[in-house]
Amino acid sequence: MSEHAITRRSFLAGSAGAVALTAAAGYVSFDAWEQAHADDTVESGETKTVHSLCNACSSKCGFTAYVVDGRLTKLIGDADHPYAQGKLCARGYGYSQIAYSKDRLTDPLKKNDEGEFEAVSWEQAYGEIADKVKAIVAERGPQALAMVQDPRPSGKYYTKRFMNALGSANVYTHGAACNLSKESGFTQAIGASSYASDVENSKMTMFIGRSYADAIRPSSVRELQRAHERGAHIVLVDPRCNNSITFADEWVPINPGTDLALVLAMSNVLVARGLYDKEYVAENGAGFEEWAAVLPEYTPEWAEKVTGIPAATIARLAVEFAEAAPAASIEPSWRGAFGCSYANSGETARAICLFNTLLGCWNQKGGALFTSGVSAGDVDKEKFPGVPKPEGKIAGSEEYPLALSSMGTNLFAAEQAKKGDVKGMFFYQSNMAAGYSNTAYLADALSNLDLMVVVDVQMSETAMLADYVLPDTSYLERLELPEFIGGMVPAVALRDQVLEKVHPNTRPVDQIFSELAEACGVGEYFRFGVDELADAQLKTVGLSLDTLKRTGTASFPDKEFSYGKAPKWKTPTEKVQFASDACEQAGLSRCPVWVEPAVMPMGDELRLIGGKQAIHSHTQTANVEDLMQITKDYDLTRVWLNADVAARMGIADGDEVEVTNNEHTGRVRCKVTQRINPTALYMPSHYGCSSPDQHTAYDVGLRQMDYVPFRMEPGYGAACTQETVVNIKKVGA
Ligand SMILES: Nc1nc2c(c(=O)[nH]1)N[C@H]1C(S)=C(S)[C@@H](COP(=O)(O)OP(=O)(O)OC[C@H]3O[C@@H](n4cnc5c(=O)[nH]c(N)nc54)[C@H](O)[C@@H]3O)O[C@H]1N2
Ligand SMILES: Nc1nc2c(c(=O)[nH]1)N[C@H]1C(S)=C(S)[C@@H](COP(=O)(O)OP(=O)(O)OC[C@H]3O[C@@H](n4cnc5c(=O)[nH]c(N)nc54)[C@H](O)[C@@H]3O)O[C@H]1N2
Ligand code: SF4
Ligand SMILES: [Mo]
Repeated sequence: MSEHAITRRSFLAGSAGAVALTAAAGYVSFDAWEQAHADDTVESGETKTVHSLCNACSSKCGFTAYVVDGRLTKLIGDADHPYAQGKLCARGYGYSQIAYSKDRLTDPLKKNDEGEFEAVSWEQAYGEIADKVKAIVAERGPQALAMVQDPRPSGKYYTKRFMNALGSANVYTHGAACNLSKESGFTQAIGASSYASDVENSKMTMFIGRSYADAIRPSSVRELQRAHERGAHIVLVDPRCNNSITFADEWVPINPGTDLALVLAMSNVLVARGLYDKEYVAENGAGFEEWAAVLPEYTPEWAEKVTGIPAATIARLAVEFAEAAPAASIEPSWRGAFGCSYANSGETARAICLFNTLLGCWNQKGGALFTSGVSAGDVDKEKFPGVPKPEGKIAGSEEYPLALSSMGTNLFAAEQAKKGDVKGMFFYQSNMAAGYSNTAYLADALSNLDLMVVVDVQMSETAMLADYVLPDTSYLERLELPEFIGGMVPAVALRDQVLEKVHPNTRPVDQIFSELAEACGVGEYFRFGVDELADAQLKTVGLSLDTLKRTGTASFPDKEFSYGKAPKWKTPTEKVQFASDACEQAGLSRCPVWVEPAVMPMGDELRLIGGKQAIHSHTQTANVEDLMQITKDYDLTRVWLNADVAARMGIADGDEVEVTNNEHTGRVRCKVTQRINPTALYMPSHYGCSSPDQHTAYDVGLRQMDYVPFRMEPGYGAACTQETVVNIKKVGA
């Protein structure tokens, strides 16, 4: 047990993750769980409560933190936070241990000539980094600098401002390894990077590689539970029977990488049988006839051979959709199937939007919604001066023209580093080296930089490669800028400082980038405090920092979404684009057509797929002792292999197996199950840490990215994380 006062029992109490973990044992409602596990720990000592936001994943759920005599003792999800709705997931509770982790970074580090890190002063680190930045800009121009960051309330603001102040447009998110293809494909079709399925009010919702019960957001799990209770027809299309099956009717065990074929064939059925909303399509669509002309070849019989799903099932699902429309949709997904996985991911995203258009379900109750948002207005230009727009465009935008420029293709920046065109890279809250593509390629590419700076809270694999590692405070130790949240009722929430600094020589993100900017000679854009900017932003929406500190979350009921409103299609044609000029110019087909994945399993090969587990986030939580203990208790590092395939290969449940391809070989135990498609091998996404300074996570399990060849999706630039086949054999056989 860690020294942290939150016990395993208390953080699991009321946790959405715990509900998902019990899924195999049958249905457990939140309310029953809560009653059975109510944790009424009595606090003694001086207690203060602070509203803040979780940082264990990008949902940033709101909570109330209880601090007794300066130590964190308890978190309770805030009822009015739209994503928490009174609950955090297990990760949210467990990750709070990061503040007290014995593996925290405590001082700025510099790599010496022997390749070892030594502690240096902040001033030395800033001075030396600034000298290198200035040299790179003088020699190559500001576009030789790049930043990779996972957007966080303050992080996304300060990192962009810092890079733009230096004159560089190269600010990338993690998107190429998450949802770049999906959001860019959606944008081509509907002019919006995402939408929300009204699952709860639907008659039918299909999830294509999206699992609310594994890749958790508490509000989503609750919504799915309610939909199930109301009798909505919930269909999971997944090579793996994921834990959302607790709240679903049907598992469609598709061959991985073939979802596009399923969507094309369901579209074929609707169009061929005249079951689509013709009026809606005529009014809202552009280029429908072009797409209709290519659809006839995508019959259910054709798709059966590609997807492994019987033609009759495909036709039935299409007809059921037509019967349920417009209270029906394909849910937008997030990452699993077509966020960044295949050479056809962006095209799958486009096809899904077109299928939903055939249903006429946009903004209809139970359909697919464009909900509302609020953002901060203009703030005082004297105090918070605008940074001039960089002259260049984000690098990669010519080579991957469909990639949303708000995310960019960070892998392109790595490739440029390998070629020597990008010379300096910064990383904020990003473990690119372990999570975005082939780990050996990335380590080699980044080793070519003149300057690599990583801001983190622990020694990540990316930090290990850096010249300078700067220690951020943990999320519990800093105030951040307000976080605006879109939804049925838009809201804004605040990450406030819960704890005093645990390690005095750490500094919060706003301070680090403001001071770095000062050292680099662009400090004039940073002469304000994060509290001042937060207050100014909040005043533009009728709030203030003080009021939001008191409530944690505030909503904008006057901006509530209302059903039936005709969407504004922000595409070049101002219509849903069944055909896209931009896609054609990018070398793709004008209308979504079948694109085979770049790699297909042959013979005994299996496609390696990943997927979240309810108790871990990416690479960032495996080092949390209590979360890793759950991994060990349930043997969660196992790869999943289909039982028939296992029998053929002489592999039994629990056997140690060797997983091999051209990129990597490693050993792990195997879970033999009928819950996976015979062409796939599932490897949980969170393991295989190779940083010895993460004492709990180090060397536990295998890492999916070790097996993934370095590749970018044509047009879209995403990482193609599942264009990977492996062989498997029993160790000793
Ligand atoms: N192996 C693997 N790779 C993945 C995924 C996966 O599940 N497994 N998921 C994919 C997806 S969906 C996404 S969105 C991306 C996510 O990509 P990343 O955002 O890079 O996510 P993580 O791998 O969790 O790495 C986050 C890093 O931020 C650090 N960190 C945590 N808190 C703080 C903080 O307060 N301040 C600072 N400065 N750093 C902090 C963590 O220690 C960690 O090193 O990864 C993608 N790649
Ligand atoms: N527990 C947990 N929750 C998280 C996160 C986390 O790290 N951990 N991260 C958050 C973030 S940043 C993201 S992006 C989301 C991700 O949310 P999701 O996209 O829902 O998560 P994944 O687990 O990556 O993928 C979902 C499912 O896709 C399936 N899948 C894999 N390949 C294919 C395929 O070819 N076709 C189909 N149809 N299905 C396929 C997997 O088996 C898996 O069950 O989760 C968010 N929530
Ligand atoms: S879903 Fe879980 S890990 Fe993500 S922000 Fe919410 S509580 Fe934290
Ligand atoms: Mo993600």
